[in-house]
Amino acid sequence: MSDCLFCRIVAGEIPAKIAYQDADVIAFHDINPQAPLHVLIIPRKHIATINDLQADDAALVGKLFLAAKHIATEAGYAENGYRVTMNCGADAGQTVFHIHLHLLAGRELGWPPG
Ligand code: DGP
Repeated sequence: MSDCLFCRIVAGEIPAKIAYQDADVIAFHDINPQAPLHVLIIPRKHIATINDLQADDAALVGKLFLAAKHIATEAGYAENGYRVTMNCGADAGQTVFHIHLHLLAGRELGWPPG
């Protein structure tokens, strides 16, 4: 999907500060960080929103969470805690339509979010 920003990051066409990658998943630092650690974790495969997930994607979604745990642990945030969230659709604030987990850590995070 050449018109998808995150597919272009996957393809290396747009630079990003990579935090983690494997055959299925790539994670990179958010361009507009909302916490000392703010990483976006995405599948290399294009999936626009949670609404587009299929049963076959279940393992892939699990890998996104395992990558989040890995990055947070490596960065030293496992003990104090971190937040992992995925926005779905306009009302939730999704602006890039390629699913991504936000991993936020390094400060006390308020709840509920805005
Ligand atoms: P969301 O609003 O949930 O769709 O999150 C999209 C995030 O993507 C937002 O926090 C900002 C980030 N973002 C947008 N464009 C870029 C970019 O070109 N590079 C990086 N690293 N992050 C981006």
